[in-house]
Amino acid sequence: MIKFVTAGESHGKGLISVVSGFPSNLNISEEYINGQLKRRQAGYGRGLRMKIESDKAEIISGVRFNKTLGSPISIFIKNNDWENWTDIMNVSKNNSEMEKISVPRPGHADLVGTLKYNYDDIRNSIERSSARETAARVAACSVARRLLNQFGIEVGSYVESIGGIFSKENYTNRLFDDKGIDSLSAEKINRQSDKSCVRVLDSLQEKKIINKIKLAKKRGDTLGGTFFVVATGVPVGLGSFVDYDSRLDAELSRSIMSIQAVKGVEIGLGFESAFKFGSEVHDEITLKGKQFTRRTNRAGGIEGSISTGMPIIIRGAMKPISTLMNPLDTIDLSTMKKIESRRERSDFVAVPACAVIAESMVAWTLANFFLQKFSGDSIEDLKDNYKNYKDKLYSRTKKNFSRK
Ligand code: EPS
Repeated sequence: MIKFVTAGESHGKGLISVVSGFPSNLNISEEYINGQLKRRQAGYGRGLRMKIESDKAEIISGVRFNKTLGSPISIFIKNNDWENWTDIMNVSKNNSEMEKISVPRPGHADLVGTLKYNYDDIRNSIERSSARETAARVAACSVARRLLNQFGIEVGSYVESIGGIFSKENYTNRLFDDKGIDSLSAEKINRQSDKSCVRVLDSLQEKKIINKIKLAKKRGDTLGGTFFVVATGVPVGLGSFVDYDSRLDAELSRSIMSIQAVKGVEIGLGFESAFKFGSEVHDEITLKGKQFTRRTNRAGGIEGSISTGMPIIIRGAMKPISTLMNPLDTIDLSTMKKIESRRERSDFVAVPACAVIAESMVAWTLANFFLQKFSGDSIEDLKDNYKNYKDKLYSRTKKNFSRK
């Protein structure tokens, strides 16, 4: 089992990720992790914080000469903004003149966090619930991504919509039908979406989205949107129907839903499959050489909670950012009276970042199931186990069913 834990508040000294359970001799570098962190920081509509930070990973343990040792890997990301918060976020000295926040923002964890943890200052809830934590997740999950790449498994993403603006091109259909399956590989998707400031595949849609984001900014409002994550090269057999928590689709859904502001997750056709005939949903099984494949991929690469070997397709929905510059009403906890919510420096749109973070969480979950199936203390052992499985899959099935 691989595990990661993150620590750190949005405006504290920095973020820490501790990753364990990975085999030795996996090639990983700070530069590789920084490349993923850079992708997370991008996106039109991000707030001023992204001008302050240029997130860099400092590997503290578990790696020597850019190769994992098999021991826990710890990573530190410094918060450049810390120098402006040394008073407010001081570990020990409490400057009593400091204003305590008593006005919770609708849509964030402010009120519920304060009630749950019996805080006397909403700042205590804001700091850890902030999406700043996702920088530490991306760093941790970069190790998982690197492992998957050794086996030809790639994870990509693109933004499907922001503020209800969709592309006229129906990429979604191509994802699921027999024409799209090969043309939209994870690598091809990222080559295109990484070039867009809002991570869409369609330049006309990008222009419309930018205008809508400008409108939202002008109105002191924010926007959410939807995104797709696609994983290709995934072998058949990851996950299992034997237990509720061994189900690949359930664990992938959980990993995406765990990202701040995500309110919906679908696998494959998702909700749309609930409105169609079975003959319009289930993917006919075919053979390509010695490879079992499907004519379509509406299941999104998972059947019976097990990977089919087709691309894994997950759709996520992110609600609009909670901090509005044209605030909604709330209750001031110091007077228990109605008041306009507070403004706090924030993003206007973070859907592109959410899509990149979702890639990381999918990579993590796939690596977890991959290592459960093809265990190995070193990357070399892992490669041997994987090759043995792949080489025998067709022949042993054929043998099992051959009528003697
Ligand atoms: C973020 C850094 C922080 C978070 C932001 C994401 O920016 P700031 O210092 O301006 O608050 O607040 O997340 C949110 C907008 C939120 O609502 O949690 C980052 O590094 O991605």
